[in-house]
Amino acid sequence: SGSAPNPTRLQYPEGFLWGCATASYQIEGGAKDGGRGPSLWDVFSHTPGKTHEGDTGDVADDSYHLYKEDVRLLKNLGVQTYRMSMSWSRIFPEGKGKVNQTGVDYYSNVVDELLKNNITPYITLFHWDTPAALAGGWQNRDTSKAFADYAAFITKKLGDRVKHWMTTNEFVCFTDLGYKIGQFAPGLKLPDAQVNQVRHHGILAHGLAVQAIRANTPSGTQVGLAENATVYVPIIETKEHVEAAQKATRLGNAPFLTALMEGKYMNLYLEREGANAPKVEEGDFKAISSPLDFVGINVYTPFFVRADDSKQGYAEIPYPTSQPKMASPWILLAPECLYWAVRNVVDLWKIPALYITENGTSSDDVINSAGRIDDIDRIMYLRNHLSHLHRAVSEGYPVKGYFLWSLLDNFEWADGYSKRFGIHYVDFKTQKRTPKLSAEWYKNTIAQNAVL
Ligand code: GBH
Repeated sequence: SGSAPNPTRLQYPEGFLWGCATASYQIEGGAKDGGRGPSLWDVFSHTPGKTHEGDTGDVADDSYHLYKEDVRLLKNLGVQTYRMSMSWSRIFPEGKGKVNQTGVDYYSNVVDELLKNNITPYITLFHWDTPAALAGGWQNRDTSKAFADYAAFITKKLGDRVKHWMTTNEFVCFTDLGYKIGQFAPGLKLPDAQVNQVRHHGILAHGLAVQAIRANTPSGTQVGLAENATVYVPIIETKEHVEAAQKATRLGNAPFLTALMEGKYMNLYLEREGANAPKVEEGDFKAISSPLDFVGINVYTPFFVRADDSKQGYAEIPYPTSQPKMASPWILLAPECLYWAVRNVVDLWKIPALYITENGTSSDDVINSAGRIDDIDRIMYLRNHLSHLHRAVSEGYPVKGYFLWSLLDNFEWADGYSKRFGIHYVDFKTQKRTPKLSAEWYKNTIAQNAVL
């Protein structure tokens, strides 16, 4: 602001929203406090051998008690928004039925604290912490209905102050990773037909929740979701490979985002699954394809594709072994994915408004002798991703905001506390938060509204 126009400066448009993201089970702790019921992640993390060194979210960042301090961190960064999630079993300890007023009050207080500091809450209703009391978890169709009831209840309660809601976070992580691969809660390895049914219950839960939120909140309330749509980058930017990346985006996301956006399962997906295809009941797709006000995408890393003559029309290109990786080996560094993630989904489905609901990386952060955490690899990662996002914005793609994952180091699921994604370092013994160099960098990015 105030500086002369500079055509080489990657300036974001006025009103672009900068934020940080977190999730309830990863930061809150207070697992048994205030009447919270257990989630599948409490059960899973307490099962020997499931997480890194048996780490659990029992205490995590203790944000259940320290949320005011976390809002101060946000305030200091200068973010306009904060994406957080709510623990379903803090509100309904048994997933349905009896409400836990202490849990409702907790989230109401967090929202008030954010608003008092001029930070707009974007709330995810479900970031994988399924109430353990719900029989059969996502194998049971009733869980989708229970989710919609929870959504109706809490959005009605907080809807006077919270205007932006996301239903679910990343279908594939609570369906496939939980019920097919077994790497996430509840740690099952079911056959394909059952996995497909779990996936269907996931997207049904989203759809029923959208309807429930619309019915229970004032008009003007914005409803979306946060989805880790698999990202496909064309190997080079020519027409045929760009088209191949679009085809890959449709098929690669067939059980999830594609189904939501197109109101049915793709034929190619149904053919491929054959007798294992999900059982769909009448009315399911009416709910599942409920119009959304925005789509959120979580983007970390892509696949590269080229056009070919196969039925699907593309082939995935294996990464060279020399492709650079970040501290989590699944994050292969390819920052153009943030541009292609946006372009592919908007071109395919004419999405009216899009947010990057997560983007970030782990880093082998250490406190150096000067007491600082100089995470220059994280800054490199973020700067490059935001440069490519700037291209999408400049080309007119409707990107409204960006949420950095994450505000602070936290419980990184099966990796426990061994992977740090925060721009604030957390000493898990003392709960002391220390801004990393990347926090200073992000603060400056926000202040300048430009990538520097
Ligand atoms: C997101 O998941 C989540 O929304 C967030 O909660 C999480 O903290 C963040 O990203 C960072 O991981 O170890 O090779 O088997 C991203 C999806 C799914 C990516 C599980 C890593 C494990 C890959 N994640 N996956 S591997």
